[in-house]
Amino acid sequence: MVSAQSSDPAPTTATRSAKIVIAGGFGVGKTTLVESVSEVEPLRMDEQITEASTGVDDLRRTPAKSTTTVAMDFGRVHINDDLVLYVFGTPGQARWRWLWKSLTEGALCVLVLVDTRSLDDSHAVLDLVEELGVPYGVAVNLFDAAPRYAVEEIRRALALADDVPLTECDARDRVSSLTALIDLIEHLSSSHLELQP
Ligand SMILES: Nc1nc2c(ncn2[C@@H]2O[C@H](COP(=O)(O)OP(=O)(O)O)[C@@H](O)[C@H]2O)c(=O)[nH]1
Ligand SMILES: [Mg+2]
Repeated sequence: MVSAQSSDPAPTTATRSAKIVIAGGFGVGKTTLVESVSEVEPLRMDEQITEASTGVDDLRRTPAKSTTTVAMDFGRVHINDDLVLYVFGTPGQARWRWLWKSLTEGALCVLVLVDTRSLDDSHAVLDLVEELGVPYGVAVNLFDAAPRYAVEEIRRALALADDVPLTECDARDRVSSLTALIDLIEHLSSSHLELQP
């Protein structure tokens, strides 16, 4: 059964809001990033991974992963008094990709998370995001056990155009994750955002 944990978020006084979608393959850290940035208890729609996923979901890189997102993650974060971000995490498995179209509707941008151990999976995700036509950037989630490459090597491996923002982050770390989001928004909007503590 889907277990949605949420609290009634405090009302926002921000005058501007933006919807941001976190996309990526299975196990790249989408749910982790939404949880680390959200200032309200994030809504999670995760299910326990069961034997039914054997041979379907690839758990080799994330053996500690015991749940998987079946609809979306949702969190909220104020960048400053004026701007609030509503952050949606997509489910990773290919069988849920049809949902991405509605999840990205009205989104300011998509942050595609990648793991250097699964760059091949990222191609399919990037194709889909391109197809959806939403502005996007890419962040490499730096897993401890994953091989490190220079950012420009990753740009080449993913065949990213020069104008696609590409950065690195640690999805478990709030400041690192927020910095990735803010850098992307700044890049796309050419505005300068000051994150308030
Ligand atoms: N070492 C490390 N583990 C991470 C990181 N981000 C996520 N994880 C772990 O990797 C697993 C998959 O993360 P999850 O957020 O569920 O991936 P999702 O499928 O993209 O939502 C979980 O066990 C996380 O705790 C990271 O930056 N470093
Ligand atoms: Mg997830």
